[in-house]
Amino acid sequence: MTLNTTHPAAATQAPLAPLASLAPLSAQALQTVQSLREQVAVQARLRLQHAQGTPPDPGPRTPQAPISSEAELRQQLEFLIPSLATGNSRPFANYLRWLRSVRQARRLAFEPLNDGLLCMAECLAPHLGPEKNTLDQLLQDSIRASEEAAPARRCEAEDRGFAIQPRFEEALLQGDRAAALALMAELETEGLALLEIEVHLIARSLQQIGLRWQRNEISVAQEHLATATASTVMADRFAHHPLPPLNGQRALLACVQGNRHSVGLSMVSDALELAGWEVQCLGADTPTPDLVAQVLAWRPGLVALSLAFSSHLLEAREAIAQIRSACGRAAPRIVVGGEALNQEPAWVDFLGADGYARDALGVLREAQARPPEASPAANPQAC
Ligand code: B12
Repeated sequence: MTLNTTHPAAATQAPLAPLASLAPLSAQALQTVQSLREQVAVQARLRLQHAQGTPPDPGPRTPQAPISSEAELRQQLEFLIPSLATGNSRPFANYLRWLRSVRQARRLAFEPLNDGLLCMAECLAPHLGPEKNTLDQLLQDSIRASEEAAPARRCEAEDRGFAIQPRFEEALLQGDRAAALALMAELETEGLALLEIEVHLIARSLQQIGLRWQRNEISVAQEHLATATASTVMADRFAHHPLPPLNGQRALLACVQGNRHSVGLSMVSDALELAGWEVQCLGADTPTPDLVAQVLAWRPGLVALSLAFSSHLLEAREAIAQIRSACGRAAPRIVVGGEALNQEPAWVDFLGADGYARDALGVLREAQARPPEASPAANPQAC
């Protein structure tokens, strides 16, 4: 048997902790920040360029980093917005901690980023009135927290490692589909279900590959090749699996607008289909109006949404609110998941979702334990 470690699962989730530490920005101020995103990134970039005319001495051991590009500044704002919307510095602090590690791995100084953040705050301040204090406080808290060690993850994973995992990871990085499929076949021969292989081998390998990119050990092209190979071998094995008879339930799956990470959603799709659900998987970055329109058109009993980062929280909350408002009392059950929620399961309440599962195996358990009311498809009056 190649399974080498099994940690008992934390079958129950940690209790949902309250998240807000400051009063969130008012809806109006938040909308102002969102509408000024482009403008602020451009303005802050210009200010930084101007300031760079007389750059401070970077010091003997601090490599001089280029100033942030507009795209980077825009990304920073996108991760700041969920903190402003919730009054909680954690989303932005987590993002800064990640950014710090990415820059360190590339021998880039972090200080220019702090300069960029301060420039953006200066550009936003005139538009925020007294709420500028919230922005300042959140920035300070996030920068301080990002300098501390990362807090323990709130949701302990069911963590099964396979001895073949390093070889599988290498096969993905080489784009070697035959080798990857042969390793998967080894596990299947040992009696492992496809879904267990997806969740405990493929997902883990991609997470390791993400870490290797973060540490600057592999290139973006290598990561893309590995992800493409993983998607192909998953689809290949899935196509060879007999499906059970349909169970009469429909599930519509999508990555929320802005989320381009679709492999996890495909695993959720496989899980539901292998359990007899009729599934439509809309894949990456689904525009919210089109998602809502498809819910109305197809009338699933379950909607499953994927979020990878905290910067997807507001879009997800908006999508859920729009689905509920469009469907009224016949709204489907809405389940969420993705890395953003695995880091902070308590966001489920913020989103207004009905449920959360940490992985594709979990969504199945949840769906089977509490199937939604008969699919609205069975009732033409519904939704
Ligand atoms: C592949 C990849 C990409 C690909 C995705 C392609 C594709 N077709 O999916 C591309 C190139 C598009 C990409 C882009 C980016 N990425 Co990326 N990406 C990854 C990588 C390496 C693997 C993702 C993956 O497939 N993981 C495996 C799947 C199975 O895991 P998963 O999605 O979490 O899904 C599991 C659970 O979360 C759950 N689940 C997921 N969805 C749902 C939904 C429901 C309803 C349920 C119940 C459960 C559930 O089930 C799955 C397992 O069973 C990760 C590394 C990592 N840690 O995952 C980085 C990673 C997520 N990316 C990262 C970054 C920074 C980015 C970019 C910002 C990079 C950039 N500069 O542009 C962009 C942002 C794009 C965007 N707007 O979304 C960072 C995020 C860091 C952070 N701040 O947290 C990571 C962690 C890499 C790293 N270590 O630095 N990325």
